[in-house]
Amino acid sequence: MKLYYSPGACSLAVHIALRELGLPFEAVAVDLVKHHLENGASYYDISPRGYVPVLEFDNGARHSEVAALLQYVADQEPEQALIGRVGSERRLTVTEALAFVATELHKVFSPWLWHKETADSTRATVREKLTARFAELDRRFAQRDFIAGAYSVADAYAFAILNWVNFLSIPIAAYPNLKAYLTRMSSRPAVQAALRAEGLVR
Ligand SMILES: N[C@@H](CCC(=O)N[C@@H](CS)C(=O)NCC(=O)O)C(=O)O
Repeated sequence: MKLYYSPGACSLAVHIALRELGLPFEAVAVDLVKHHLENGASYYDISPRGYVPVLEFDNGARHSEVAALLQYVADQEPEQALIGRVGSERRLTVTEALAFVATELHKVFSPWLWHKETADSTRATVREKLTARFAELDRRFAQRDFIAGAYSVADAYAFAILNWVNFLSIPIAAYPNLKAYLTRMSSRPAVQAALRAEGLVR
Protein backbone atom coordinates (compact mmCIF):
# COMPACT_ATOMS: atom_id res chain seq x y z
CA MET A 1 0.00 0.00 0.00
CA LYS A 2 1.23 3.54 -0.82
CA LEU A 3 0.30 6.72 1.01
CA TYR A 4 0.64 9.91 -1.03
CA TYR A 5 1.30 12.70 1.45
CA SER A 6 2.70 16.17 1.90
CA PRO A 7 4.52 17.09 5.13
CA GLY A 8 2.11 18.43 7.75
CA ALA A 9 -0.93 18.29 5.45
CA CYS A 10 -4.14 16.47 6.36
CA SER A 11 -2.48 13.29 5.03
CA LEU A 12 -0.63 13.26 8.37
CA ALA A 13 -3.84 11.85 9.89
CA VAL A 14 -3.70 8.72 7.74
CA HIS A 15 0.05 8.50 8.24
CA ILE A 16 -0.42 8.50 12.04
CA ALA A 17 -3.20 5.89 11.88
CA LEU A 18 -1.11 3.55 9.72
CA ARG A 19 1.73 3.81 12.24
CA GLU A 20 -0.58 3.41 15.27
CA LEU A 21 -1.75 0.09 13.82
CA GLY A 22 1.69 -0.95 12.54
CA LEU A 23 0.41 -1.54 9.00
CA PRO A 24 3.01 -1.80 6.22
CA PHE A 25 2.99 1.11 3.73
CA GLU A 26 5.25 3.16 1.51
CA ALA A 27 5.07 6.94 1.94
CA VAL A 28 5.28 8.90 -1.33
CA ALA A 29 5.91 12.65 -1.02
CA VAL A 30 3.92 15.09 -3.15
CA ASP A 31 4.90 18.68 -3.91
CA LEU A 32 1.56 20.43 -3.36
CA VAL A 33 2.77 23.71 -4.85
CA LYS A 34 3.66 22.23 -8.22
CA HIS A 35 1.38 19.17 -7.83
CA HIS A 36 4.34 17.00 -8.81
CA LEU A 37 5.90 13.85 -7.44
CA GLU A 38 9.61 13.85 -6.64
CA ASN A 39 10.36 12.39 -10.09
CA GLY A 40 8.54 15.34 -11.72
CA ALA A 41 5.43 13.31 -12.73
CA SER A 42 2.15 15.20 -12.51
CA TYR A 43 0.24 14.40 -9.31
CA TYR A 44 -3.02 15.08 -11.15
CA ASP A 45 -2.49 11.69 -12.82
CA ILE A 46 -2.78 10.15 -9.33
CA SER A 47 -5.38 12.48 -7.80
CA PRO A 48 -7.68 14.35 -10.22
CA ARG A 49 -8.24 17.08 -7.58
CA GLY A 50 -4.52 17.31 -6.82
CA TYR A 51 -5.24 16.53 -3.16
CA VAL A 52 -3.41 14.43 -0.61
CA PRO A 53 -3.99 11.95 0.94
CA VAL A 54 -4.43 9.12 -1.52
CA LEU A 55 -4.05 5.48 -0.54
CA GLU A 56 -2.98 3.24 -3.40
CA PHE A 57 -3.55 -0.47 -2.95
CA ASP A 58 -1.19 -3.13 -4.30
CA ASN A 59 -3.77 -3.87 -7.02
CA GLY A 60 -3.43 -0.26 -8.25
CA ALA A 61 -6.80 0.97 -6.90
CA ARG A 62 -6.67 4.47 -5.41
CA HIS A 63 -8.87 5.98 -2.72
CA SER A 64 -9.12 9.41 -1.14
CA GLU A 65 -10.93 11.41 1.60
CA VAL A 66 -9.31 11.46 5.01
CA ALA A 67 -12.43 10.46 6.95
CA ALA A 68 -13.09 7.44 4.72
CA LEU A 69 -9.44 6.35 4.66
CA LEU A 70 -9.24 6.51 8.46
CA GLN A 71 -12.27 4.27 8.81
CA TYR A 72 -10.72 1.81 6.37
CA VAL A 73 -7.38 1.82 8.18
CA ALA A 74 -8.99 1.36 11.62
CA ASP A 75 -11.08 -1.54 10.30
CA GLN A 76 -7.92 -3.44 9.32
CA GLU A 77 -7.16 -4.11 13.01
CA PRO A 78 -10.53 -4.01 14.82
CA GLU A 79 -9.10 -5.44 18.04
CA GLN A 80 -7.00 -2.28 18.44
CA ALA A 81 -10.32 -0.43 18.86
CA LEU A 82 -9.44 2.77 16.99
CA ILE A 83 -13.05 2.71 15.75
CA GLY A 84 -16.02 0.75 17.08
CA ARG A 85 -17.72 -2.20 15.43
CA VAL A 86 -20.36 -1.39 12.81
CA GLY A 87 -23.64 -0.42 14.46
CA SER A 88 -22.13 0.36 17.88
CA GLU A 89 -22.46 3.66 19.70
CA ARG A 90 -18.65 3.85 19.83
CA ARG A 91 -18.55 3.79 16.03
CA LEU A 92 -21.17 6.53 15.85
CA THR A 93 -19.15 8.65 18.30
CA VAL A 94 -15.95 8.18 16.28
CA THR A 95 -17.55 8.80 12.86
CA GLU A 96 -19.37 11.82 14.33
CA ALA A 97 -15.97 13.18 15.40
CA LEU A 98 -14.48 12.40 11.97
CA ALA A 99 -17.27 14.37 10.27
CA PHE A 100 -16.85 17.23 12.75
CA VAL A 101 -13.12 17.47 12.09
CA ALA A 102 -13.66 17.25 8.31
CA THR A 103 -16.31 19.92 8.04
CA GLU A 104 -15.87 22.17 11.06
CA LEU A 105 -12.07 22.21 11.30
CA HIS A 106 -10.34 20.86 8.18
CA LYS A 107 -12.40 22.67 5.57
CA VAL A 108 -12.57 25.84 7.65
CA PHE A 109 -8.79 26.01 8.01
CA SER A 110 -8.08 24.77 4.50
CA PRO A 111 -8.48 27.84 2.27
CA TRP A 112 -6.35 29.84 4.64
CA LEU A 113 -3.51 27.40 4.68
CA TRP A 114 -3.42 26.20 1.11
CA HIS A 115 -4.48 29.33 -0.75
CA LYS A 116 -2.22 32.23 0.10
CA GLU A 117 -4.40 34.54 -2.02
CA THR A 118 -7.27 34.22 0.52
CA ALA A 119 -8.64 37.72 1.23
CA ASP A 120 -8.12 39.26 4.68
CA SER A 121 -11.90 39.51 5.14
CA THR A 122 -12.21 35.74 4.58
CA ARG A 123 -9.34 35.11 7.00
CA ALA A 124 -11.12 37.18 9.65
CA THR A 125 -14.34 35.17 9.21
CA VAL A 126 -12.41 31.92 9.33
CA ARG A 127 -10.58 32.97 12.48
CA GLU A 128 -13.89 33.82 14.18
CA LYS A 129 -15.33 30.42 13.32
CA LEU A 130 -12.20 28.62 14.45
CA THR A 131 -12.21 30.53 17.73
CA ALA A 132 -15.68 29.16 18.48
CA ARG A 133 -14.56 25.63 17.58
CA PHE A 134 -11.42 25.91 19.74
CA ALA A 135 -13.53 27.03 22.69
CA GLU A 136 -15.87 24.06 22.17
CA LEU A 137 -12.92 21.66 22.01
CA ASP A 138 -11.34 23.24 25.07
CA ARG A 139 -14.53 22.49 27.03
CA ARG A 140 -14.56 18.95 25.65
CA PHE A 141 -10.93 18.29 26.60
CA ALA A 142 -11.62 19.51 30.14
CA GLN A 143 -13.85 16.41 30.46
CA ARG A 144 -11.99 13.80 28.42
CA ASP A 145 -8.51 13.10 27.09
CA PHE A 146 -9.52 12.31 23.49
CA ILE A 147 -12.02 13.68 21.03
CA ALA A 148 -14.37 10.68 21.05
CA GLY A 149 -13.69 9.42 24.58
CA ALA A 150 -11.09 6.66 24.22
CA TYR A 151 -8.30 7.24 21.68
CA SER A 152 -9.49 6.75 18.09
CA VAL A 153 -8.63 7.54 14.47
CA ALA A 154 -10.57 10.79 14.93
CA ASP A 155 -7.71 11.93 17.17
CA ALA A 156 -5.21 11.32 14.38
CA TYR A 157 -7.36 13.59 12.19
CA ALA A 158 -7.97 16.23 14.87
CA PHE A 159 -4.27 16.40 15.69
CA ALA A 160 -3.19 16.71 12.03
CA ILE A 161 -5.56 19.65 11.50
CA LEU A 162 -5.22 21.41 14.88
CA ASN A 163 -1.45 21.22 14.51
CA TRP A 164 -1.85 23.87 11.78
CA VAL A 165 -2.12 26.48 14.55
CA ASN A 166 1.68 26.17 14.63
CA PHE A 167 2.07 26.76 10.88
CA LEU A 168 -0.24 29.77 11.02
CA SER A 169 1.06 31.11 14.37
CA ILE A 170 -2.45 31.09 15.86
CA PRO A 171 -2.17 31.54 19.64
CA ILE A 172 -4.04 28.92 21.67
CA ALA A 173 -2.90 29.94 25.18
CA ALA A 174 -6.54 30.85 25.91
CA TYR A 175 -7.46 27.16 25.44
CA PRO A 176 -5.29 25.29 27.98
CA ASN A 177 -7.15 21.98 27.61
CA LEU A 178 -6.80 22.09 23.84
CA LYS A 179 -3.12 22.91 24.23
CA ALA A 180 -2.68 19.99 26.63
CA TYR A 181 -4.46 17.72 24.11
CA LEU A 182 -1.98 18.67 21.36
CA THR A 183 0.91 17.99 23.75
CA ARG A 184 -0.67 14.65 24.79
CA MET A 185 -1.11 13.68 21.15
CA SER A 186 2.34 14.75 20.04
CA SER A 187 3.93 12.60 22.74
CA ARG A 188 2.43 9.39 21.30
CA PRO A 189 5.17 7.25 19.71
CA ALA A 190 3.21 6.82 16.42
CA VAL A 191 2.66 10.57 16.16
CA GLN A 192 6.33 11.27 16.86
CA ALA A 193 7.34 8.69 14.25
CA ALA A 194 5.01 10.20 11.62
CA LEU A 195 6.21 13.75 12.37
CA ARG A 196 9.82 12.60 12.16
CA ALA A 197 9.24 10.74 8.88
CA GLU A 198 7.63 13.87 7.41
CA GLY A 199 10.60 15.98 8.50
CA LEU A 200 8.52 18.03 10.95
CA VAL A 201 10.53 17.13 14.05
CA ARG A 202 14.06 15.79 14.50
N1 LIG B 1 -11.80 16.30 0.92
C1 LIG B 1 -10.40 15.96 0.95
C2 LIG B 1 -9.60 17.22 1.11
C3 LIG B 1 -8.12 16.95 1.08
C4 LIG B 1 -7.33 18.26 1.14
O1 LIG B 1 -7.89 19.34 1.40
N2 LIG B 1 -6.03 18.14 0.93
C5 LIG B 1 -5.17 19.31 0.92
C6 LIG B 1 -4.07 19.16 1.94
S1 LIG B 1 -4.70 19.16 3.60
C7 LIG B 1 -4.51 19.43 -0.44
O2 LIG B 1 -4.06 18.45 -0.96
N3 LIG B 1 -4.47 20.65 -1.00
C8 LIG B 1 -3.81 20.88 -2.25
C9 LIG B 1 -4.53 21.89 -3.10
O3 LIG B 1 -5.50 22.53 -2.63
O4 LIG B 1 -4.11 22.01 -4.25
C10 LIG B 1 -10.11 14.98 2.08
O5 LIG B 1 -10.81 15.05 3.11
O6 LIG B 1 -9.22 14.14 1.96
